[in-house]
Amino acid sequence: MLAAVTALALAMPAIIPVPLSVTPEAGAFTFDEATKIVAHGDLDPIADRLRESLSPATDFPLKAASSATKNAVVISYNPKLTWLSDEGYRLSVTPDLIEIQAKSAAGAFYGVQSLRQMLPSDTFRSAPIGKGPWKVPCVRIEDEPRFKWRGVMLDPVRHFLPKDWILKFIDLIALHKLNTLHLHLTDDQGWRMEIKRYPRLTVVGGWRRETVVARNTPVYDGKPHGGFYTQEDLREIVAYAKQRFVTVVPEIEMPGHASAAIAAYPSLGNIDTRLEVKREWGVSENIFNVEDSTIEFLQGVLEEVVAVFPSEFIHIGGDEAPKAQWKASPAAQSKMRALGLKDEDALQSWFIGQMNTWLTARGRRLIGWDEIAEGGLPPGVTVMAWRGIPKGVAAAKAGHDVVMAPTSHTYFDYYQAEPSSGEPLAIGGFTSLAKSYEMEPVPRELTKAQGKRVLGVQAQLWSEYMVSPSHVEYMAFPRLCSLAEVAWSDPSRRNFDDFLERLNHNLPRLAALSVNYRPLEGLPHPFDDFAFDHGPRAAAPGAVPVPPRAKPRGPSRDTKPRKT
Ligand code: TNX
Repeated sequence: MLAAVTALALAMPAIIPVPLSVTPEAGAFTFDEATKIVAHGDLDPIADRLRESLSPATDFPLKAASSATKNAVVISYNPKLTWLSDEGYRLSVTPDLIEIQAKSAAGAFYGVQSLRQMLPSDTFRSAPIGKGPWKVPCVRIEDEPRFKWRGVMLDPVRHFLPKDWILKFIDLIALHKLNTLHLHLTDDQGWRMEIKRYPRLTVVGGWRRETVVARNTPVYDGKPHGGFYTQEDLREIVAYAKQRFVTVVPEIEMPGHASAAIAAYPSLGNIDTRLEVKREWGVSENIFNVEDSTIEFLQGVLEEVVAVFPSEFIHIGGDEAPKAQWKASPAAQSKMRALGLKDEDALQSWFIGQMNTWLTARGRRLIGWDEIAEGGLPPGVTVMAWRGIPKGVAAAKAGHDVVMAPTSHTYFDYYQAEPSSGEPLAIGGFTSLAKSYEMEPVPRELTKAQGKRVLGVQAQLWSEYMVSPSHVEYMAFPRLCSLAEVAWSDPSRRNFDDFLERLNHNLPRLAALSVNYRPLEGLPHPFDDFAFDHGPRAAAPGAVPVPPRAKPRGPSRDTKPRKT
């Protein structure tokens, strides 16, 4: 009886996303100078990640050992955990030993992330600040993810994001067991991936001469903005992500959101007027033409993309492509007739089909925003549903794999509190933390088989109004913690109040990691003196909220902002 009462009183660990099963036990394991890490099989890199994360703050060497029965973290494969899926793990903490067992290296990595979240938040610091002891409460955890696509999209086009910050962000998402980083690399306002055979894409398309102020006002900031990633930068990002079990999915937009590419290579467009890299936000009429040479050009781009990104999926955009220019273009119209297509939507389907055939032949899978379904879709194509969950439902019913990325719950460029409450300027909308938590990616109307088509969920961080990495962090956190739980945790384990309690332990970890998260309202805040960079919040009453402009950042290569 007493034991039962004690067990009840034991605190549940504050792990986000909440694990499948957690059994707290009495006692604690204490890390010290002599604690070893044992990695069996080929799991040394997982031990390395654990050491890298704990050694700086604890100042303990956490040396490798080939075996240990006491004062060690033992990481091993256990193929007998048959009831867990591939990425599952078992974590057991006793006063003597911490054991992480998994069916795969990914599972072992996730066990390590849970372990990190059971240590005091000061273990997330980069140097020792003399606190301790570093105790982990005893527990038995068995855990596995609900979905295989646990994603987040970054938009380094609208405002450039330096490579080092992307690496920081990868660490943050991996800590929350997210596993897919979708990089939106091209758009009207910039082209951010070096393409060796088409250097003008970044030399010209990598820079805009200035940026419109606030929401497409008549005012421009007069400052060049841009930057791009070399292929080596991107390989580094891919490799760093891989070490943390994050797959980087590149997006090259077509046929719309193409102004930067057309500014660099005018023959890709439909009209004679020279374009510049776009300085405003929104949907542009300027889309790629449907010439064979343009299809070949884009396949040439994809050839370099697949060489850099080993991901199964390649994202080809496909959203918001107005068809006015194709309607007005004699060349596009004659192509449409020659192909026997009934309208411009079908022509877009043909366009996407060309890319699908090309990617499929190379063992890759095409994914695109849900508009790609408008003129009919070739089988095997995956749909990223952004215009609402029903778009994803329709695609799943039509037999396509789907990633749920609806504006309603996953657009973290939307306000997270009432705009009047002093939030920095955002694109609009309102997706509170509670709302993002509420999402159900597999609506009831899907049969079991159709439900399996839902590969997972993804958050979007479109950055028209996120002018710096710290501003992206402010919009991302804590909503990404909530999305991670939607993506990973079993619905039976999800409870918003419980999540908030765990989040209250997670935020000091994020603070130690220098994350500019948005503080929770109405909850005790453990570090009121933390210096938040709230950017535009400081605007004078009544002033038009003008986001501070980031300095044009970019590689210190021999490219210069273009003077137009
Ligand atoms: C629509 S979502 C877009 C983006 C914008 C975003 C802003 C999608 C596939 N296209 O180009 O940045 O809205 O919320």
